[in-house]
Amino acid sequence: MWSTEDSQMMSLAIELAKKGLYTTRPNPCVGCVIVKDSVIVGEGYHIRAGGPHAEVYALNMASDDARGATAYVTLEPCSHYGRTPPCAKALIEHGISRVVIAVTDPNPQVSGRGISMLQAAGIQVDVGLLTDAAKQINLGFLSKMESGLPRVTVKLAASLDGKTALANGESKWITGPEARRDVQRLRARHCALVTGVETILADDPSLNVRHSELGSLASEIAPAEIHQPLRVVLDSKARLGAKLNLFNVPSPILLVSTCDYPESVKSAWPSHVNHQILPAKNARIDLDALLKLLGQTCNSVLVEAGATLAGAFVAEQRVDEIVLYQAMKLLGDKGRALLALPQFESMAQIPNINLIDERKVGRDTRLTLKMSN
Ligand code: AOF
Ligand code: ZN
Repeated sequence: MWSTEDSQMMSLAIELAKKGLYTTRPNPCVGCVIVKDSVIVGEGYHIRAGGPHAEVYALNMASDDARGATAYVTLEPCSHYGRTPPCAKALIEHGISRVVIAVTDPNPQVSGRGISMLQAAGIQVDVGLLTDAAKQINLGFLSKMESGLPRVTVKLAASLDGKTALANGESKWITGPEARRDVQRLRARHCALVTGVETILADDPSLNVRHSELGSLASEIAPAEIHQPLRVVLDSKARLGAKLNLFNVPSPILLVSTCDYPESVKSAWPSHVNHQILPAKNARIDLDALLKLLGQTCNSVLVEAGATLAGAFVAEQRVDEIVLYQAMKLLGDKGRALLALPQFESMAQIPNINLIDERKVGRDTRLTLKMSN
């Protein structure tokens, strides 16, 4: 069904879509290539929410050459008047004769209507080219649209013997600078970072994304344009004070607790700090309630926390993926454990994990693991 040219053009559209990885959220990354008589006449990708969609950039570039051409789009063209007019309408008006789509759009405002509009206008629509590759770049968007919940990734860094720190807590630096830069890119692809009060009290981190460490994908993007993830701190007993490094970076922060903070602490918070009280479950914040709350605005969540909180996400089967940076070091059996998990009584109870990618990052190894919950 697909020609070599089809596959090449959709691959290019996916590469274009990736250019939006650090800027489009909460919108999906979308790329579009317009081809006439085997010549590329238009290219575009979605840069940021509120701005033009991928197809519009490509159609503007193609101009009159769009007539009778084929458009390769990584996501079903939209059919709704959102912040911009429908792309399906624009494709029809420009006289496109064939549209090839990698993934249908689960957004209830679109979901098949883009395809119907194109077909009703007599355009040939072919769906399903390089679907898996196109889904990979929008896993968070697809999760949120399909379930209302964000995709959850847990980031871990450990030694060969699975320890995250020495017994005294020293952990700087188990992994090397390349792995730490890779974490910056991981952060920059997520809508929110979730951590626990213990991590904040122990390390006082800023949890921001540093443009200078993002590498080539960010080279064409100004530092201020990079999306800073929402920083979420779970502080069930409202123990945090008013002076933290976290507060010195101006991007939004959400403190989540199960009880209120003293007025004297709250009144000293800067204006980019928000607070939400959520129900408790086993004396901790109910993770279901947390994910429902975050699902209102976030496609994807990166958990960067200690063994207790990261372990709770895994134990409660709320994790889609683990990214584990493994250093070729031995910290000894008194070192701190990777994840606090309940004691398993049989192999049938242990989590089901599949290795989906393994690669060297500097002197460390990065494992990407899919959890089957
Ligand atoms: C497309 N091409 O490049 C993108 C699409 O925020 P709005 O109003 O621009 O609408 C965003 C929705 O449009 C988003 O949730 C998704 O369903 C679709 N995104 N569609 O045809 C694009 N970015
Ligand atoms: Zn659109």
